[in-house]
Amino acid sequence: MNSNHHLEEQMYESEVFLSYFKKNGGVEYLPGGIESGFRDVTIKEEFVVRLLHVKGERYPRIFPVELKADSINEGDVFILDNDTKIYFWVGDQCNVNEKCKALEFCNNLRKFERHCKADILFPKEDANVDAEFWSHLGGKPATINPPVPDTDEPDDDAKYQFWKISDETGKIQTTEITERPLTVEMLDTNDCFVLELNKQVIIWVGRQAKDTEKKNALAIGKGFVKAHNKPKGTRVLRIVEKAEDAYFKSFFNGFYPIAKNDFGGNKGFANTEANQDIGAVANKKRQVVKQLLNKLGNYTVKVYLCQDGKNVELPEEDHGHFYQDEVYAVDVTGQYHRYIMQWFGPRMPSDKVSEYRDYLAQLTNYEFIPSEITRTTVMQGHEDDSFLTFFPNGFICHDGPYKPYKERITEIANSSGCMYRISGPFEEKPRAI
Ligand SMILES: [Ca+2]
Repeated sequence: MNSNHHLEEQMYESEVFLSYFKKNGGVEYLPGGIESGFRDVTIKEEFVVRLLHVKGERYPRIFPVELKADSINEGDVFILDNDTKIYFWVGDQCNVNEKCKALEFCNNLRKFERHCKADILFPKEDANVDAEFWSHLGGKPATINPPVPDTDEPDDDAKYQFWKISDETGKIQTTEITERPLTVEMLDTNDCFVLELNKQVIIWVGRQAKDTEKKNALAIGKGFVKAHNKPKGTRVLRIVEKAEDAYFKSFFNGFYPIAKNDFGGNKGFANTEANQDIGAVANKKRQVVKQLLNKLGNYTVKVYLCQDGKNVELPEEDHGHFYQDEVYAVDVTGQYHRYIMQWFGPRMPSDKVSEYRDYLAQLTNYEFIPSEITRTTVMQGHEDDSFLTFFPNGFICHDGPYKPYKERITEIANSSGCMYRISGPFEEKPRAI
């Protein structure tokens, strides 16, 4: 029998070598070695079940929490990772960004780290799965904790900081990067960075970083633990560029290629203002939207599916999800003005547009007073900032005919990939999941 032997030097491991450890969150240096005769080193072989909390209004992040029922609340999404079974628990009042972030993470975990040998399971949709899920957390409580607003100051476990490391002056220096969201472009191949969590310090090492930086990465991490008074038991992990695990990636936008919409309609969306000063354009647009919101005063948003001659009102969880085969009416009723927009998916033949105007007329009982009501048409791919403003949790364009949100999210989780984009107003980066 043939066998191959490779020597891998610490801090200079090859990508192949590192790829074997992605599952456990990268290469981790444990105390011990020659001095301890390897006696004190516990090699991780058993998979350690973990519970992850997905929380955040606009840029949800994922943090490990204690494996107990009390960690769960109805306002967020939780992922119980048990290697071949990934449980996706959705709080009744979580927001759409949390759901999308959690799904992105689960899909990538399943695909790239478990090599598709894991199932994503939905406890809330199956009593047996539900029982399994809670059994890991010490049993299902009589009442599940209520939501904590996503705007509240996060607790220590949900805080993170991001630092750039350099030794340009011959002395190791750290500079905090406070810009959010974190993006993959921030990870410069020539440098090292530290992602600091409450009980974990992750050092990312660029492939072109200086040898001294590579060598010192672990010492830097240990120095961090000391200098920042990290709690006892804080783990120091090192991750090399291109060998990042799904968890590390979850903190950064842009690690996964943005899925493209191949319907032609949104091509203009990407190109028109791409070369302009985006900041200035965005400011101007903010002013326009502000004027519109002033004009409306306090307002309520209703979304209707224009189908079979009727406007069918959609539940709030469907707001922001638009299907390419459909036509929708978005009815924003303000104190001082009413603003009705009709959204057309790209599959709608242009000769049908006038026919669909009747749906809008129905909404106002065929009365139309221009000083009180504004009516507009929005074509897929041409959604402007005022339109997107009414979907604070994101605007997501799905392929095909309308499906209730729950059905669609199950479908996405069970498939190997999905094709839609999320947009926000003012040129915020669309993200794909
Ligand atoms: Ca939440």
